[in-house]
Amino acid sequence: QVARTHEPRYDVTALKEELKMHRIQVLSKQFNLDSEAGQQVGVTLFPTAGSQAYDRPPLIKDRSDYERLHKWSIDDPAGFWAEIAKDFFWSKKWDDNHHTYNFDMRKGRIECNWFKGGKTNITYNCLDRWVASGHGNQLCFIWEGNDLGHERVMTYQQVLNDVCRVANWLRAQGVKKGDCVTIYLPMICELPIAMLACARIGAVHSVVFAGFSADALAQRIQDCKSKLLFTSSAVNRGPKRVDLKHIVDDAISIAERNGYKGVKRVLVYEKSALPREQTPWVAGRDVWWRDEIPNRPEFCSPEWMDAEDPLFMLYTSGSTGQPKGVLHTTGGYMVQTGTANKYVFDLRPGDVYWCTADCGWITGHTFLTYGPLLNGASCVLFGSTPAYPDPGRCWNMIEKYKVRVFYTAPTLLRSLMQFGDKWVTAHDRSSLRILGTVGEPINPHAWNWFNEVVGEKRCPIVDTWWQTETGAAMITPLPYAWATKPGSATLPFFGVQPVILNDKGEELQGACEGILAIKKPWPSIMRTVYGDHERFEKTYFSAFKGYYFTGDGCRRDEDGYYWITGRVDDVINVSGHRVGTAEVESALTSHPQCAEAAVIGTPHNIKGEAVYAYVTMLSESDCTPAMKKELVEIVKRQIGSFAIPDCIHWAPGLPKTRSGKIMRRILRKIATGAYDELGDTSTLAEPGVVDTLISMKGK
Ligand code: 6R9
Repeated sequence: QVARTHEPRYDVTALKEELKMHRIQVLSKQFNLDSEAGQQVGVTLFPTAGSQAYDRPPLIKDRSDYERLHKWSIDDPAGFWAEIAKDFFWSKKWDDNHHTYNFDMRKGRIECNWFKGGKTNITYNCLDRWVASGHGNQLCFIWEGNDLGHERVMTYQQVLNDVCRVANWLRAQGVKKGDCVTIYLPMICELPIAMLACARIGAVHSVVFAGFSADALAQRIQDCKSKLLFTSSAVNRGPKRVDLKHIVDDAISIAERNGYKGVKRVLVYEKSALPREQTPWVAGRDVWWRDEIPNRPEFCSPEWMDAEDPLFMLYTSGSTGQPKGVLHTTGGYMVQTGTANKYVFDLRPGDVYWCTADCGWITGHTFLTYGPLLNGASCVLFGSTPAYPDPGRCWNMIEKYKVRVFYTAPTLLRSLMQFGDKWVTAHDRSSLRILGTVGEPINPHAWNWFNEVVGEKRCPIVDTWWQTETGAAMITPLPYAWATKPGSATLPFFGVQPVILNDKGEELQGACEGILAIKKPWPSIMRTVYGDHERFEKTYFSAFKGYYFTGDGCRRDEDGYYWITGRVDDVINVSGHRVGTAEVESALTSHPQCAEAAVIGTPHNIKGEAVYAYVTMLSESDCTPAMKKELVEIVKRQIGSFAIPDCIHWAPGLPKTRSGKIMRRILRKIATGAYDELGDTSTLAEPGVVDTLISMKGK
């Protein structure tokens, strides 16, 4: 039993200070939306034909409104963002020359600072601010689990209390500012709560998507030297149970075998999918959430963080080597994430907002946890799969919770489209105002379906392009402000200056196509690869000197709209999840009978891209269906189910240049059967391999 402290919940002097300098008045005015509701406003440019007037004046009225602000943000980034940052609470204001950066490798180390000298805590801005201004009873989370009827709501006050309880528990375990904590939880309210609890005390969270395997989790625990882990006993996903605690135990054993013995505590949330008695247990290390958390004090004073102190890291796949820990810091991430969420979704406090991402990905950090809470939204959290128990699940939830903003991935739309429109039209979608997509290019067919069937042609679609590394949306429509085109992310967000480069690194002008790079830094850019700053510099700043290299190809049209054409590096985008070809290859070649592997992405109707693997075995007699199963298992075990190849193509040899480089271009053509588009094969060391590969297709 932990004694309850009598710490006053709010420091009145601090509150007064806040009222004075942080525009609580403005915030409360924003809450008072009733007076605006129903008012017809004179918006002139509608995003889609037949759209009706919006129910309130959008924050950004039109393209010229946007252009004025965008120009300011580019001409005077420090001034622009300092003005925006005043809408957040800082316990100490930033220095005058807060924004400094170097994007040019020729001038030494890449570095980037925003709001330097300022102090804040993001959870104070996400939670206390709303509670202190009288909105503690507003809904913060609306959760729906795997099974129908599993529902739960939490108010801002309740979430704040739970975050504080967990934060107090973390402190009691000796977790300090700067320590890394790994979170391996399914989509339950406790997942964002655990993230916020870390942020409350300045611990750096590393959320690992609960679909990753034990090997992948082990690697991520080891890399950041986590001493503490959050997980749950198990979780049901659709008709299947996933035993998360088992996976965690395996991961810790693997890490130990690799020499990392640092995990001292595992906090386990009990899910009905697997009751306590049946959950594997390591006494002394494992503890139950229900035993540890509820009796902790419900207030925990926030750790005031320097703007440039780390907030979290998130592992993501690159074109080479192991996944990298993308590190984000406090001030810049907070300001830009809050601002992006506000403008991209025209979000106001109290809006019912649903982002279908899992917190295991960056979208779940920026647009499901931090962004919407910074704006006081009521967030729907969904812990199941979209077609379970039937394909009407999502549309039913939109009707039930009167969802205003629905933000999802093209792959979800494509997977639901195939069941027909009746699942959608059976539900009332009149609450919807704004639709969004993220994660991969959206094909016009899916875009049109989203627009016509889901949004009844009255909701703009914001197709938001961004990355784990960028922290927040970079190229995106602002709803109701300008016309959209199916498949285009349209225009850059405030502070973002995209350029299109040719192979030589020269900026192309006007309508053109090339490689997408960003010219100047923005507040929420990642600051480093955890523990490997050189890799950060090499990956993002060495390809084109003076620019941030995105890894994406892009076209700009006559209207200045941007169209992302897909990755130009060796990263595959499967259902919006990044998979490095090198990671899959390394899993395949870890099989003792496998000599070599080359992995590419091929177009897939639903997933966008699928993993396609060419595999060379040591002996031809190993090329059997049973071996294919073994190889699939190995990928599943080392990475996770989502990275499993859709096709394993036996390759007695691979097409290589004389210097030994695999020509993936040719592999892509063979995979899609485009044999007459193989192009120049004269640089191949052994041109004969092409015919052999074609003859092996489907074997
Ligand atoms: C947010 C997120 C980043 C990669 C990115 C690009 C692709 C994301 C997109 C898109 C076209 C969009 N991508 N959004 N491509 N249109 N609207 O997904 O981050 O997981 O790091 O992936 O996803 O290829 O480079 P992350």
